[in-house]
Amino acid sequence: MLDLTEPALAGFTPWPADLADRYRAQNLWTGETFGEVLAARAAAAPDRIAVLDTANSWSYAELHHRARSLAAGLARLGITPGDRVLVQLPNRAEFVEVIFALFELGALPVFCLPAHRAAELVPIAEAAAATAVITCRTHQRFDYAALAATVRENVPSLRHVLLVLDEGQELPEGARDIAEFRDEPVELPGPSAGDVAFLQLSGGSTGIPKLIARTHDDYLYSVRRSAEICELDSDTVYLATLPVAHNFPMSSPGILGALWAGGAVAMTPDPTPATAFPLIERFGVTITGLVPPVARLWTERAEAGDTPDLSSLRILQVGGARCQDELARRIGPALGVTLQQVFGMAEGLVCYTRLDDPIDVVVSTQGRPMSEFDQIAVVDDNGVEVVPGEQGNLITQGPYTIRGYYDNPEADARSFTADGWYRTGDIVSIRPDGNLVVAGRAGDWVNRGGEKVSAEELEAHLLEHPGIRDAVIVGTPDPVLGQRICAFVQPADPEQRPTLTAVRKFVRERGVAAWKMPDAVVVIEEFPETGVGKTSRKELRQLLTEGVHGN
Ligand code: OOB
Repeated sequence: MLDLTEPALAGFTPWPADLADRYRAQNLWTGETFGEVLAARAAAAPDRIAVLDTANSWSYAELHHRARSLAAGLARLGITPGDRVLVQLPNRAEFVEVIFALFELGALPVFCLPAHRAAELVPIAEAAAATAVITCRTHQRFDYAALAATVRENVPSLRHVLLVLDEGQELPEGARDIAEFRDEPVELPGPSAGDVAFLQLSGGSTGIPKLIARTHDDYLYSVRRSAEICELDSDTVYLATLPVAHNFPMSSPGILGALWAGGAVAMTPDPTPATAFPLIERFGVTITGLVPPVARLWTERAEAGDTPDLSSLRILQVGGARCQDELARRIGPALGVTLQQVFGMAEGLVCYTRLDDPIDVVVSTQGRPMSEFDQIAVVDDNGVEVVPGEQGNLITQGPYTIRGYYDNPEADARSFTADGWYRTGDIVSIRPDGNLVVAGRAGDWVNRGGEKVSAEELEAHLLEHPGIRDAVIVGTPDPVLGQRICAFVQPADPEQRPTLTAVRKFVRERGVAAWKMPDAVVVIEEFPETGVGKTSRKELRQLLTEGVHGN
């Protein structure tokens, strides 16, 4: 029966009742929970493979049993419906077991990235008032158990540290082994579809972390629609290449889309071609999603030839940051795949290029909203809609876009309009064919004495330079202009370092306005990254303040 009671979690901003009613009436929100979806798939095809990693291969029946069993154990430990539980795990099978156990119980995973450290996790745990953390002992030589212990020392609400242990790993004092909590399954009341299913983290946040509460109803709708657009079915093998807790590999269509379609989820512990390519061959991977820097690595590796057999791979998605047209053009031919651009955000809205779109759309745009019920508008800084086709600020609302952050009225005041539209912070234009072109983030503009330069736009020019492999533009403080333009460039050949004069000449010769010329060029071997593999502009700016100077 449809449950129409309001979600109970304090701090969650529900959709207005009339809209929620409409989404239910139109069967966008179907009233199912993630636990129910897994139960249905396990009943329909118990022996089909659900999850694969280098150590495990679990059928749907097995995954379902494991989730119910761990849910029973966590309930015995004292974790109750509505509790928030930090989950910080690398890409491995147990991630799926843990989150479905929490879904089953009605406790809320808080999706942390393996790259997070105490400076991020403590404020996240505080903001979520988390009661437990589930992590691993070590991964890539980092001691996650020690990190979890530090978080517990600093966050009074946090009582339990639970670890996924590998063979032979010792349990540190004060932590518990999740294997102790794989109990006999019991009947649990479970959550309702209108309840919050988990807390996701917002991309870039400073100060109090912005937590994103998503319900079973709204998130399942986005998963289902994503799976339809990507034509997933029971033969799908989705490889989680990016950190799986991130919204893109989680649900666009990600691991949840693959499970929704009755397909399989495969995990790679790291995204490098050396690790991921053999796993594509071994698991028969059909689809995966990458951020542009990783897509560049894969493309270059494939162009060099002599790779494992990648012929099972049909769809390669690129998203999370702007994929330059130059790279987009190379991906399909190099890897023998259909490229799909994905422009999304943990707050909701996800845009896709469609699998049958003309190549111009796939290479030059970031696609269009996945749902006909998504509303988007492009507005100027006063909130007035711009002339169609012009660049402006993207705002959105719809059946899977949040109406406010979790318990954070200050962030809401900045990020939502009075009538509930989410201000994405992205500068886009909408083409006549309805596809969006992302020009950058409102913050990724360098304001050089009043002249605004889109970092993305200038990067695209630099990428056309034969001596430049990758480029990132950041604005740096300037006493006269306000900001000046600094170009961090990764040379194609480390012996041939592009100079400022050469770069300026090259950009000028491309017919670019003089005020867009870089003021400094810094040659850098590797770009610092955020936890999910996007280039970190923040750290690049930091490098400059630490005295790395351009020429
Ligand atoms: C995804 O989600 P978040 O929450 O980590 O970051 C969202 C922001 C967007 O507002 C936009 O600024 C940027 O990341 N972004 C892109 C992009 N995809 C995301 N900018 C340009 N081109 C793209 N294709 O990153 C995310 C969530 C779901 C699916 C895909 C990505």
